[in-house]
Amino acid sequence: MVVEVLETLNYPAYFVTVVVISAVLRSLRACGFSKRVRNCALLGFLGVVVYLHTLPGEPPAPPHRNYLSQQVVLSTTAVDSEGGNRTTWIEPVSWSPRAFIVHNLLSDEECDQFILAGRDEVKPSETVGGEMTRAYRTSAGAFLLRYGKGRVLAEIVERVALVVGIPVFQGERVQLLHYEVGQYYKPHTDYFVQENDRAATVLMYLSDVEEGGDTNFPQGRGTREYRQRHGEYLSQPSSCAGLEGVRQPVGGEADQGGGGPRAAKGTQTCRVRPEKGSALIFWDVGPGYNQFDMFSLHEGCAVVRGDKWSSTIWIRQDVISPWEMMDELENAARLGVIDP
Ligand SMILES: O=C(O)CCC(=O)C(=O)O
Repeated sequence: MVVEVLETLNYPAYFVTVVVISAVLRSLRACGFSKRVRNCALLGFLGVVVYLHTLPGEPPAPPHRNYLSQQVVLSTTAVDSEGGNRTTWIEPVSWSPRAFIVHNLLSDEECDQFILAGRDEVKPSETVGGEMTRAYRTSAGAFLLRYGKGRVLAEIVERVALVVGIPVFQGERVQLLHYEVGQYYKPHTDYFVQENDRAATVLMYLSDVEEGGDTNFPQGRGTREYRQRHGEYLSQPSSCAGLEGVRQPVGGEADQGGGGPRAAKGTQTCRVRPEKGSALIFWDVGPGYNQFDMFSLHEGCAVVRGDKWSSTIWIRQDVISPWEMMDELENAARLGVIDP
């Protein structure tokens, strides 16, 4: 034990300890204390030194504050429509906002069926504020019942609930979105600052996009791993509006329809490329639910080539309406989507 303690001593401290102990012993002798008393004092000193070294010291410095290993594999057994293996894995995007991608959460087939289930209901989207703010969002969308569109959608909604750890009926109805070339959703946050507010956003990509259509967090900073892995892509110019696209006060440029995609910035380190079957999940609030996360500001960048199908589920802090939940479940049982 003493050897272990001596090994942990740094030598200047060891030297000082020896000098102090011998000085005290010499003073004791000068004061006429007996050898026995001096030996007891020596043992006492050594005991104190050993005890002090068993106390926890300074914690070691972690490699970096937001450390997380590269990826988390959930399953390698899911089989896609072509019979091949599909690996579902989680990729951290950022800790501010708290955002991650679940790759291959949906199979290609599920994405196609999802689009089929709602494409006839899709109409030009409205943001809160209606006509005045239409220039803010030029995509088209529809809200679908979670259990009203057959088993595939119900399974997806339940899968999302499990991944996020929040029950299905704390989620709003599923929004299906379609963006054509030039269409976008400018930077905004999803919370309203109201009771039972939105806590998390799940954005599922139902198609690949030839060019553009990224989701961007203009104030976010990708984790070191994310920036390294996607460095080449992130350094390319994008069609995102970025911070310049943030809503102006009423009467400002954006409210007058001065929208449209802005020039490329090329510096968005927290930009996510749509990938068919993947879900981008991020939190609109901090871990304690008591603070909105301003860094969750995000945008749907303009589609440059091809088109983009995606779906958003906004998750609230609590069940939205027990009545709606009972109606929907009754209806689903009638349709045979769930067992009564
Ligand atoms: O389509 C996107 O990438 C963003 C969609 C979005 O911001 C939303 O639905 O709140």
